[in-house]
Amino acid sequence: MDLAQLTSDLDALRDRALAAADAAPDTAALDALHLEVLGKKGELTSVLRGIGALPAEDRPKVGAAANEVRQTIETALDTARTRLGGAELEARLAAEAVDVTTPGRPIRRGSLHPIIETAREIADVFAQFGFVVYEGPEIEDDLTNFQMLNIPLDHPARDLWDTLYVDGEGQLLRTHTSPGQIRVMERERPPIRALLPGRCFRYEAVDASHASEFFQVEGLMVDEDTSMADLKGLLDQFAHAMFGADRPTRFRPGYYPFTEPSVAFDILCVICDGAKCPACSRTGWMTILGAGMVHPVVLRYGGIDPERYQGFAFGMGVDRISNLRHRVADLRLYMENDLRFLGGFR
Ligand code: 2NL
Repeated sequence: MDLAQLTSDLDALRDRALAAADAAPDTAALDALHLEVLGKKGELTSVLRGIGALPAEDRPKVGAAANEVRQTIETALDTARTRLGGAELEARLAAEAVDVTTPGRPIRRGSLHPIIETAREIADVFAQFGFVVYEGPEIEDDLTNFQMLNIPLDHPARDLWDTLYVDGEGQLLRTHTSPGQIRVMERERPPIRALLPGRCFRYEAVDASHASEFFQVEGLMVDEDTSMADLKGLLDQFAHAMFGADRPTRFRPGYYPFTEPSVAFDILCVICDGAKCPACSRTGWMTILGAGMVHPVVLRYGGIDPERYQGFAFGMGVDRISNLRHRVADLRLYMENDLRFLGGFR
């Protein structure tokens, strides 16, 4: 092996590579050629293996010549790639038509959750009677959530609220928004017309009609000469605004520790109109909320003199109102946030 031989091998390699680049049918062939000639185990590397046999003074000359050959081949490959790539693109554009009439992907517009929407509808009705929306904390203390509502520590009525407790002495997740009403009484002087919407929590075995989280709206009115008649008139107006002016209503006796007397408020079943279907447990009626005259003890806890003022309060599960308005059977659907369900309310 001598300098002349190596130089002529390099020249031959270059000429062959340039011819192959010119003749390549497509860019894939160029990729293969690149690997074959210039790759780590390619022909150029093979030729240069001979360099070791040369006298030391000739080696740099071969090195320089080899670099030049590499450069030349790379340039030829690039030129061929530009030519072939352009042709391939032209061919694709000709073959693959774009249908400009295909409808675009629609951007889905957001909307309020049906529970929030219903809570706002409820608030809109009571706003017409002067009720103002307040909010209270979701983490409450035992005192405000229970004791000030006339539910002492060892009272059997505690069984009505299966409570979720939070780390911290006497801290819990509110079981109703009533503690928010207590806070309103403490802060405001009568006349009071307050509406308390909010998320509440109970320790429940979850099924179609029980969730561990639910949304409640409570109302409270305190003034001089506020009576049961005012409560009945207001709730009738509410039911008619929500379920139609001709929807029959009725009041039944009820029990809550924080109201006396207490009532349950029913509307004629929206499914069967009183024909006693399974949806109303064959009673013909559906309870939509509980209410009553605020217990004097609770007024006093709230800093209000029960000799001078009376009050009524009511509370409803928003989920329930929403179900009746939209005829939804399973409460759990609201929590799953499946857009196929939520989208049905638009
Ligand atoms: C229901 C029944 C009710 C109240 C809530 C209340 C609040 C205060 C004082 C007295 Cl501060 N009462 N709230 C009264 C009666 C019934 O809720 O079944 N809710 C889902």
